[in-house]
Amino acid sequence: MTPAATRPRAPATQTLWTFEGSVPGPTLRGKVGDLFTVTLVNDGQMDHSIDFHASEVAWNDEMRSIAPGEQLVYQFRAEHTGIFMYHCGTAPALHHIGNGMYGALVVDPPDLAPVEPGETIRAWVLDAGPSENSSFHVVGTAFDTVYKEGEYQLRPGPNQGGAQALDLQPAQGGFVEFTLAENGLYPIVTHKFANVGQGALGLFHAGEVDQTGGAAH
Ligand SMILES: [Cu+2]
Repeated sequence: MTPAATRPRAPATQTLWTFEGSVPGPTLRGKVGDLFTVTLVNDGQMDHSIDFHASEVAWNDEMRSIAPGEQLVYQFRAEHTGIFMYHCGTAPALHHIGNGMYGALVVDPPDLAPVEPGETIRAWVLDAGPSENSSFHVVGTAFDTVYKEGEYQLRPGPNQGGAQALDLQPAQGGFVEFTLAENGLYPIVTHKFANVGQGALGLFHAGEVDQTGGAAH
């Protein structure tokens, strides 16, 4: 191995546009048949809007852009199970989503068994884009259940295999289920490792973890 000099990146700051001050915005949750009523208040300095993928409404009505100081009420009934993106759809949407105006709404399937702590873990995953796809992977385990875009792709059974990644294009979502075999750290990544290199990395902690040692992947 030969070290080589590179030019460091200049530090940068970015003013984010948010739903309720966080990026991503709040995660909303419900079940099929629930009525969601969301009041969008534009406290910003330019037009914004909101588009719930879980809703079936006219684009020119609920999803219309509102000016600073205006507000609108967006009401819809959740008709389908899944994890659905919501985002600002004001043009250029790339800028509004890229600056932070996106989030997830989870509609749980009616037949899901409750998850016991320490046993099966269910992770809902949404690719909020705006332009990147994702290969969701948890280092150190395999998925025995994969649910994507409205249907099961894999369920546990005597003749079933395992899955290693949930592939999602922008605005697609689903969930995976898995177990963690022993105490330790299990990185959460998209297996597009260019994204990991840019900081897209999380960790599941299972049980007591000795963090004095190093690990690599
Ligand atoms: Cu916006």
